[in-house]
Amino acid sequence: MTHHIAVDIGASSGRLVLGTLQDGKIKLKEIHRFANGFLERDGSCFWDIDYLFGEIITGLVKAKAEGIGQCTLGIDTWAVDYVLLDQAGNRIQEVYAYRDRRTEHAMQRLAALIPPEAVYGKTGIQQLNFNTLYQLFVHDREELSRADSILMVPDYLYYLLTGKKGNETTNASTMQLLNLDTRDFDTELLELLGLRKEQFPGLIEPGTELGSLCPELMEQYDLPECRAIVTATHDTASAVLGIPAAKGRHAAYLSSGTWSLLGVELTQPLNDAKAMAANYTNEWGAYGTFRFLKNIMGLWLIQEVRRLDGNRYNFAELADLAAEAEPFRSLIPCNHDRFLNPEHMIKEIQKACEQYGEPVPESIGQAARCIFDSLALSYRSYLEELEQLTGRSMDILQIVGGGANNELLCQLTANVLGRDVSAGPTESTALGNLAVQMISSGVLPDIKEAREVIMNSFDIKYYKPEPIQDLGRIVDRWKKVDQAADS
Ligand code: LFR
Repeated sequence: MTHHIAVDIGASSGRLVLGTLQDGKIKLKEIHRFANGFLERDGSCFWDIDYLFGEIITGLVKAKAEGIGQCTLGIDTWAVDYVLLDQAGNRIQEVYAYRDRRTEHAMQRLAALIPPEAVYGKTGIQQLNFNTLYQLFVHDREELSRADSILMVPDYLYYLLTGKKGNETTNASTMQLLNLDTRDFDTELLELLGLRKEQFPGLIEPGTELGSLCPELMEQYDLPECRAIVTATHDTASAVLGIPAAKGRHAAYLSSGTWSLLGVELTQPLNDAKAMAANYTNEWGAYGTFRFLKNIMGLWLIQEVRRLDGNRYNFAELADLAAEAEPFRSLIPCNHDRFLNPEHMIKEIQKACEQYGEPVPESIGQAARCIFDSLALSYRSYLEELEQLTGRSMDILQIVGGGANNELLCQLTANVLGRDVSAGPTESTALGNLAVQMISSGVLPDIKEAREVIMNSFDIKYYKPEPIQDLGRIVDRWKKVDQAADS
């Protein structure tokens, strides 16, 4: 039996998960878990990357102590954020977190230099003001020109572990700098940013083996002998790989974590004018696929409410409070930029309600209910859009990730969608990460089989839609609020 370790770091927490294939089933064991979150200093937002690297080492030391002598290793994190290295391979800047406000107007500024339609035609990537393209556009030019190499966060963590540099494709595509036709960095976009192609070490596909850990690390710490395998390093790419087989159903997926990512897997990009108007993205997936999806603000809203409420309640308790509150009392345009990183999320929700004539949530339960109701309504709207754009009709929404644990939100989603919902596994990101390692090691033949195995290895919960009184009117009300926010 071979051991595989997924390092899976999201915006709010990270973990090292051991995966093994036993009797045709994947078994998971969490080895180490740690908190994550960006730091605010002098008005800027940064990740504590050294701390994250330290936690990976701690997790590997624990794995060795638990008897794992040999393993493969894969790393995934959130997307779009980057690290600049000098010639000696040292980091030359702090790692900005994508919610930093410096890119607030970058999209409009870049649009004066190149039409957004042209960028979408080249890259197929949705317009989000935190895409690497915009972050690099506002980055200090002198500092950028000093960079010998530009890596994404997981590429950098692999580099620290192995000394090898590369730009893994699933994550590199979120830079909004890759050209769909040439399947390489787009020369015109690089020129606009004043960047040289040589600053990027080169694209590498998921499944590529990087080799063993640096001898210095092995000497310094008691670590297992690891073979580092480049996995689908964008967490959403891994989450989508970890979706269980749909068994003949017409399925869309919802990867539910800090973000809600709603979409389908395609084998060709869909970057026409309609897809652009709806702001759907074509992120590159592993094994020749594309993630045609939309970013929805997701559980970040409730994470922030919880934090500002002094972490008095855990997420299950917040869902209970929401279940006791009046349904569809207050609706917000939850996917609007104002909620990306407001000064104070609870006040921002209250302000939005006031502005759009919705009753202002006063209690934490009411605020939580407002978030879940609004998210479910937005899922409905975007799923309908997805059907129109792809010409496919969907009869089930497969929810994976931490949000699959939220029974209230899952049932509410089924009810508002009027369709079946499946929920689980919650660890789909670690599973997708592990699947690439297992395929690359020859333990599993391909992703189709991996998804079958995932389907058979975990309990998946099914939710049937229950009728909601006056749903049509509620849907219209949410759409009105959403449109008002856009105008
Ligand atoms: C989810 C995610 C999304 C990406 C956002 C920012 O964790 O990776 O896919 O759009 O975070 O990186």
